[in-house]
Amino acid sequence: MSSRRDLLRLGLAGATGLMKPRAYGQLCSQPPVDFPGSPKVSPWAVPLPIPGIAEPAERLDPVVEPGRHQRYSEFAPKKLYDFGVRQIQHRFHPELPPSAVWGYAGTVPGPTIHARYGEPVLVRMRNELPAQHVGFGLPSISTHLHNGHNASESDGYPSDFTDPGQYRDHHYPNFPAGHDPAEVMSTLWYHDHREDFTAQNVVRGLTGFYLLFDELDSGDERDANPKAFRLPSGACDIPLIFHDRAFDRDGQMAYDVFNTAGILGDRYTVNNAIQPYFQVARRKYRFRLLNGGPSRFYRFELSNGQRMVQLSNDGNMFPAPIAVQEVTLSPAERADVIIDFSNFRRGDQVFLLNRMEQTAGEGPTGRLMTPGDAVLRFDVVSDDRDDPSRIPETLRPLPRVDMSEVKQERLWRFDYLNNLWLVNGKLFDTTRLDAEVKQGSAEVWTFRNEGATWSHPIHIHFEEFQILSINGVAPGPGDVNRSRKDTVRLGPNDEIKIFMRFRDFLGRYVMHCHNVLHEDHSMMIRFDVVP
Ligand SMILES: [Cu+2]
Repeated sequence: MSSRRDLLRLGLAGATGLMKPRAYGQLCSQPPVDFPGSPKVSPWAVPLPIPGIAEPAERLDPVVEPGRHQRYSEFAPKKLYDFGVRQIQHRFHPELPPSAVWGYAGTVPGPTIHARYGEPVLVRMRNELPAQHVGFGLPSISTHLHNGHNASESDGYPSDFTDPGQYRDHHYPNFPAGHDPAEVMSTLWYHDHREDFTAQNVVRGLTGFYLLFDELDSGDERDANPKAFRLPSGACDIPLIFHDRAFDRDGQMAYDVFNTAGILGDRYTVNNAIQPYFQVARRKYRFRLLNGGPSRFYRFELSNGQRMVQLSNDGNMFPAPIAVQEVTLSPAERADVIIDFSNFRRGDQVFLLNRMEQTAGEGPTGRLMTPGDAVLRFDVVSDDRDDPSRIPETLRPLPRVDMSEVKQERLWRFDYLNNLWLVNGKLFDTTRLDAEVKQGSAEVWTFRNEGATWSHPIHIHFEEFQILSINGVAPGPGDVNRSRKDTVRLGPNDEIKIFMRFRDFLGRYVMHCHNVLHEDHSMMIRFDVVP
């Protein structure tokens, strides 16, 4: 037990910024040992894997029970998905042996669900994980559609888990919150949210993309509809999930189950391949960047200094595109960006770099990484300049912020004590109601980080929000924080005010830190939407 106590103390040292990136231990049941570093592998040895698009099922057996869902008949599913959640063997790199991972429909990341507004879907998650397995993770799952505007019973509440042999149906009605077209979303993702085990289960592989399209963001760069954005589509619309991982001497995924503070790996993966390359033509591409965690923050930049055009924050479109030099993402944050390769020549290469240096506890320090720390390489391989896609001048207006709708203000204080992570001095208790919010009302929430070292990406389920101020300053036009968000970076000693409405469904939801180690230990609150 003494080794555990030492580790906790090291974690706290991390919290005060005194330590190097926290090492991984061995697998689950072993005592933590000093991590020697992942085996060396050659970068740029594998093409970028792109998750397949989910195929709907013709029927579900047994059939869905409508009585278990709010507003089911009003939003009767037009597509059904049937995902077995399974353990498979996956190679993160050809020079490493396969590792046991857990995947939705047996793939990591899971299949990308292409969803459309006005087209409700139902996703059945069947837990086919082994009841007995070796190493980290708990074969018990609760699937959350991150940024989804869904009924509580479909949201993946932490204690709504299913064990091996059971299934759960998730009803996604796919209408914008409040039926307000300004609340249309784009890039969502689904991932495990099992109480106390989210970090382990997400690192095991339980993630996938859920992309929402509508008449404007139609997913067709040749769309003849004059309203359509005509963003790069099809093979030029690429989801990218970033995880940093570590591997033990045997090349197996490593994880330290005694770490409650933050886990940093020493190998970058994109869509679960270590430092892959991606072949592009001389044209525009849409990349949906997603920080899959568990704990690392990224600041992405292109190695040639070229700007990217950012379309969204957390996958929610801005009023207008913003040209950016860099994109900063904390765990769970997303950004859709356009990268234009038309000025390159065939044979050129450009790297996506992570410029964020990080210790276990610290936020950004911004050291430029060496090319070896590049995450992804783009290879320009084709002279084809056929590019019907466009970058529209305007995207989606922001929803109205009307302070006269605000019925309640709440203060949430984030801090830690003895390596436990607290909100308003308390650990999460699934049975304790921390806030009762009235359906149809708006509220202003203040997030205050009372710690001086850790940054917390704070995520709210069910409803997106807008940032009113960060340390007293309102984000102005052209600021990426003037946007619709579901996760906000709360830096050391920061105070952030947000505005949000509560509409359409009732029931229990959570708000939590999305450094999933903090979430599990137990920086999370429950709020209920009540009539
Ligand atoms: Cu945190």
